[in-house]
Amino acid sequence: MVQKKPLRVAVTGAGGQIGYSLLFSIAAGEVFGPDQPVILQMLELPIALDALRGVEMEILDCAFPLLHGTKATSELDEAFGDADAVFLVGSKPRQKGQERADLMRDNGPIFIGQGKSIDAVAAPDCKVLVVGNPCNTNALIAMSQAKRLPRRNFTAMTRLDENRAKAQLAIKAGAKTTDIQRLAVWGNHSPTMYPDYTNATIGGRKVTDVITDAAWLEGAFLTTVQQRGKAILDARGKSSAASAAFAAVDHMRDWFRPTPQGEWRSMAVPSDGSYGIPEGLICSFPVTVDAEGQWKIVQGVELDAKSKARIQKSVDELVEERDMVKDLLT
Ligand code: NAX
Repeated sequence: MVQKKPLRVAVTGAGGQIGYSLLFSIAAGEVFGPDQPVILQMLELPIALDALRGVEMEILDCAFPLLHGTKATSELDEAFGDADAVFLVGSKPRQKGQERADLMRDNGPIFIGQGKSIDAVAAPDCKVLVVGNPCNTNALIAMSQAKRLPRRNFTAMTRLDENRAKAQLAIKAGAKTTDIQRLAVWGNHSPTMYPDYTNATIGGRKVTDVITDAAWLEGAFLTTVQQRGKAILDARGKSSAASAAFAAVDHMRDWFRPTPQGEWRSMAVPSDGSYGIPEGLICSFPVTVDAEGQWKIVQGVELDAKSKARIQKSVDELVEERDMVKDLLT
């Protein structure tokens, strides 16, 4: 059998918490499949390069059959050179008491530099997933640098929110997470995000027919999903890491293969104006992916007045974020 050409996969913030889980999943074949070799191109700040070299040693010690090479670097162009897929994980964490706006001003420039480098040296159809927060707006900043790469190749992660929502519904209904379908997260990856249960199904039946506790759906379900990041931080003393890495695996894997008939995925993608959401804003929608690896926003989803208002609130927040970094969008 002829072996496939290795895919070059870049991961930033590779020496951090999420990197420590994500890199091993990529090398094990969980993202690009069991017959797809990969080369890992890992980026870290110079100060964390020694730690990253330790992680690289561990990766090598796994003797992954699909791993055809590794590189640990602080140079953007080395990390993104010919990359087919990029995970932008590294960014400055929010400090205690720091305003969201200040975090955005701190992190914005990182995504300008990385966006420029990706556009200059990555493969022409490189797929970019932004995980580092505020991920929607960071993706918008990186995308604004795209002169050669298609803008639609820049996305941000809301899959963790989708997975969290599915898990809560499955527990409540006594079902398996695989029984939950069409659970789409809309809006920003922030507490304003809206996990729309009204269009989701459990075992093919409407969620509201299976879970008749409307107060729970409107109350504890929404707040648990929206506040999950904080709950984990409070309990663990550290932010979500393994679950975030698994969600990044899910997002990229499902972008590289067609979505099974009837299913949806949540991805934050540049809006094309669907559902009245301003064009270009990186907003989470239900999407499907075709055989060519192109995502498409699901059309014709029926949204009741409450759902529309919730999505609008999250979209308003995204517009505010965009306005805060206006000068970084070229
Ligand atoms: P860590 O602080 O453990 O790791 C981040 C790493 O990025 C550090 O090693 C740091 O040296 C590196 N870094 C910082 N600036 C860099 C730059 N300019 N170039 C390369 N590397 C750089 O954070 P971790 O827990 O791994 O989280 C990473 C990011 O994911 C954070 O921004 C976090 O807020 C975000 N998250 C996003 C989630 C989502 O659903 N979209 C959920 C999980 C997570 O909170």
